[in-house]
Amino acid sequence: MKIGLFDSGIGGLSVLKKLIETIPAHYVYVADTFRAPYGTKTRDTIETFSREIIGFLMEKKVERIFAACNTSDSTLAKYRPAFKIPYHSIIQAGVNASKYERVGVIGTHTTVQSGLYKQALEERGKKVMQRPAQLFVSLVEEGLFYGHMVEAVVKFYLEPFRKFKPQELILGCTHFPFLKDIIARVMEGVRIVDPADELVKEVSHLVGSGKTFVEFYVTGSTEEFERKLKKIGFKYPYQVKHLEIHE
Ligand code: DGN
Repeated sequence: MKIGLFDSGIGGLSVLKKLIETIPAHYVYVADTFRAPYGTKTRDTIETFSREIIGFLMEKKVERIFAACNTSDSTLAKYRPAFKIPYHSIIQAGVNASKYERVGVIGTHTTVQSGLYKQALEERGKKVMQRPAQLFVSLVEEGLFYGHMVEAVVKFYLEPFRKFKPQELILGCTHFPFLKDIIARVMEGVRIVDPADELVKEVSHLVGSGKTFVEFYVTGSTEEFERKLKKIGFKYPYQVKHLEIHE
């Protein structure tokens, strides 16, 4: 089975890793590092980029697509019914993963502004507080997962949730699970939800090809991307290729 994934950078690797552990298969992962970050761009721009990447994945003949980027996913809702192959929404998985009544959501500006998490959770009778935490994306892309500076940034962004007293916090950006340890420490006693866990659970019945191989297509520097793969200890067989794309 050939499975497609995409993100603006390494965030989607938090999804890919969990998928590989459940479904060994041939993966095609597009990292649009040349045009990253997505979270600060206009919705129209992100929508155009995302549709372009989906077109590329279709050309590569993937049999299903996982949105490994909440920001892209938040702009694609209206196109989903037209996709000719199964499309798995990370936002929908995050909503389905919620178990409690008072829910905090963090994501990029675009994801938060789309209101998709908030709306879907409120429709389920929950009380929701959401906030953008855009800087977390830069920390992760820089390989900064631990330390005093990271902890200070995480505290700064999550402090406003204190009054709201969420029972759970949804990590509505695939970069954020890389900071999960610090987030969990800062939000002590709060359930930390990684939507990828639910996404993988929902497809655990799928049978992969038994052997994992990942084809990475990177729009920016392939060397830089490979350096990041090594830094996070990505241990599966892969190949990194350049994907020519224009701004
Ligand atoms: N990883 C992306 C997400 O889940 O929204 C965000 C990446 C970005 O470019 N901001």
